[in-house]
Amino acid sequence: MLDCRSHPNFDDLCEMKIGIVCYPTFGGSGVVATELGKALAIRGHQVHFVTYSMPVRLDFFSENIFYHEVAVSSYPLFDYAPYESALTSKLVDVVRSEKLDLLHVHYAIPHASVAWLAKQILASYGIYIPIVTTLHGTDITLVGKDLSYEPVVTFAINHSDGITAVSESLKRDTYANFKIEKDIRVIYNFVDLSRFGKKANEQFKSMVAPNGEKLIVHTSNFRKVKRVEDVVLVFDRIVKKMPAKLLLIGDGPERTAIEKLCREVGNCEHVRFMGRQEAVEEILSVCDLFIMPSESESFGLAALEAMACHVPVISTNTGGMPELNIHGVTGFLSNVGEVDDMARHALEILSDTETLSRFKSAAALQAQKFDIHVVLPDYENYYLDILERSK
Ligand code: GMT
Repeated sequence: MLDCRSHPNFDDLCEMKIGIVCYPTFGGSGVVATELGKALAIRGHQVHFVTYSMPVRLDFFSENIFYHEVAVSSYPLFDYAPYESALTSKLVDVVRSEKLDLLHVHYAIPHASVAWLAKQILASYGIYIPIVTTLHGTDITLVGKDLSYEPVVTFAINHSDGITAVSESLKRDTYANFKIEKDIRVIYNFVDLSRFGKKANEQFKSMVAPNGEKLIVHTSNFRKVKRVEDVVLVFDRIVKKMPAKLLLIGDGPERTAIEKLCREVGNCEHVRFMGRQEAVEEILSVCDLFIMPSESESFGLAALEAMACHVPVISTNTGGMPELNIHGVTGFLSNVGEVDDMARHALEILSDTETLSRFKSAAALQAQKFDIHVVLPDYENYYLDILERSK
């Protein structure tokens, strides 16, 4: 095990071998896990991703990054292939062969309980591996508290060596919904400002807003919790007052219902469904306003990415949103479902050039607090605390 703290040149010479488990999709938890792994690799740590497919944000090669794919064999008996068993076995194998120092699992279900089982199996080989679990949101506020998962989630969180939450609000929700006997450390989500700075695609802008229309944007996984229908309704109130276009980035189960709603309210000609986009920063950077009307949102990473691109945010005041979006400064907060209030605030921001540019600058300034270089040392120090405690 490493003893980085006692090293006189800790900053330069402390190198850990970290296993990262996450969902490899466009979801916020997978994005955070992947960006964290990339940043740790740049800092000199060895990072091993253990996932069922290549993480979408792993668009970067480094001698310090390794990818281990979890293959789930199927068998005619299985209606549901036992993914948890395959992931546990892969973790046992990777920790043993790569001699990892620590496992960091993102999203409690099922990663925290899988990691706990892998840890028990490794102990039978005389190998000790500490586990850090990062709680992201719906693993606590929506899915995790469902009775079909709650006992496992409670047990797995309580048996993690370290627990982090992405906002104060999520930390409170975790204590409120589960019987947790351990400390939870808040480490905020982050953004890589070198990527999400101003990287505007002006050609794209002139194509989607040829007459200088205001560009309103929303990105999400189009799940019910995101209330994308409210985005369409807020936009409808905006476009009735000023020339504007709406860009909907992402995809998911609600997409068809949203297309239907656009047809019903009659604003389809101003709405563009962009699907999943990898260079989202190029689109965000030409936009004027981001709308996030979620029912619940533990942090709102998509809003932070917009703010990093100088885009103010109209959001609900749910979960961790008030910790990110400052009412009247970086955007506005409204109660869930209050589309008239959201539209009123949106029109206020867009009312004149001077107001819009003030909100844009404030959004960009706020995003700086969540730069990866600010947040990364919090994770490194937390890992070291856990390693030290586990000695
Ligand atoms: O349901 C989602 O929004 C996706 C989910 C995920 O884990 O992939 O996002 C959650 O984690 C993000 C990263 O920490 C947070 O920024 C999101 O706010 C959170 N989503 C919710 O709480 C609904």
